[in-house]
Amino acid sequence: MQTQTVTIFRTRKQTAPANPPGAARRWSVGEIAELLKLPFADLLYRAQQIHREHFDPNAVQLSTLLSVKSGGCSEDCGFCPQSAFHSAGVENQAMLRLETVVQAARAAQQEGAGRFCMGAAWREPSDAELASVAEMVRSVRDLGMETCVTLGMLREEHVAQLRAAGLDYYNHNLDTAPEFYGEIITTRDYQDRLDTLERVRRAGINICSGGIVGMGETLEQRAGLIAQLANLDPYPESVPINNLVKVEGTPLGDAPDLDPLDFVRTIAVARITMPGARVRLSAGRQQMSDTVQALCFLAGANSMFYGERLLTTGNPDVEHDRALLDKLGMYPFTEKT
Ligand code: SAM
Ligand code: DTB
Ligand code: SF4
Repeated sequence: MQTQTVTIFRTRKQTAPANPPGAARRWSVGEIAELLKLPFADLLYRAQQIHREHFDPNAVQLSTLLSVKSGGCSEDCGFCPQSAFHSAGVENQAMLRLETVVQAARAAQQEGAGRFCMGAAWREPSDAELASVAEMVRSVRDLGMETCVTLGMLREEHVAQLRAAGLDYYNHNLDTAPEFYGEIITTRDYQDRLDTLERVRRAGINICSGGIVGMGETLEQRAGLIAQLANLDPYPESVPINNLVKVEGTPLGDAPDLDPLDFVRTIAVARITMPGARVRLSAGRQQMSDTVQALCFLAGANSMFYGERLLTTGNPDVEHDRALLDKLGMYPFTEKT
């Protein structure tokens, strides 16, 4: 048997698998619901087989998040502590200075992150805000990191400016199934999200789009979210699967817990339906045991948020994550050359 020496946090470079020709395959919600209902061992076996056909199963992509503008958002997303409609105790914070952002990115890089993701609590950026973020993208890129931003809805010219700044990924989540969306968000439509994703795709920027589970959705609605993502043509390069972080003061602050095995199932089905995507084990890891996280990796997750904070809530500390990856014989990789 071949043995592998694990050099933790020496990030390796790998070539991204292109979305396979099968990317244009359409999935029905019913087919995905059937996958979610498979016997657990059958589902994980299938996901693991597909994972191994497309990726090194021991390599994990690490993204560090920074909230560059927090709180006071004009959207009413029921899960979000940053919405001005809720009282979750998040202080409104003006946009961070460029130097502060670059310092945080450099620190994340030194800790072993390959991608730096900057988030802003906006419905959509103004021209001036977009110009400032584009500067941040240029500077982080100059460090040799992959860049990702999540700023809300984008107009055509804003997409072009981000492209010119060299942005690698735009994060814009569909969050849930179209049928459940109106119960969670009323200040925008599902189609608004799809329109922004289409503009980003047309500009040639990689798409990072996923959703949140554990918001009280049914299994069919969870299948509906995965179907929407998998049927994007091509499907997103990165797919963050968030487990709801229940924040007091938000409408979903006391939502019932999702069975952790149903979270693992969602990861497995994302892997099966989007075989060449980086499936990210995202928000909610701090509330998750190492065992459940290990099952997520077995189910095909090959990316995670790394660093002690998400945007406004906590994430496992880096020592804990290094020890976890070490225990599992996993190591970070980046596609940046
Ligand atoms: N305002 C922009 C937008 O909504 O696209 C960007 C920032 S927003 C905070 C980015 C994503 O964070 C949301 O789409 C949602 O998926 C995720 N998110 C926010 N609050 C969350 C929570 N409590 N638990 C899990 N994910 C959450
Ligand atoms: C994503 O899918 N999850 C991240 C990132 N993309 C921007 C955000 C999670 C936010 C969790 C709640 C918070 O920390 O405010
Ligand atoms: Fe605003 Fe984004 Fe939070 Fe919705 S998820 S309230 S758009 S910051």
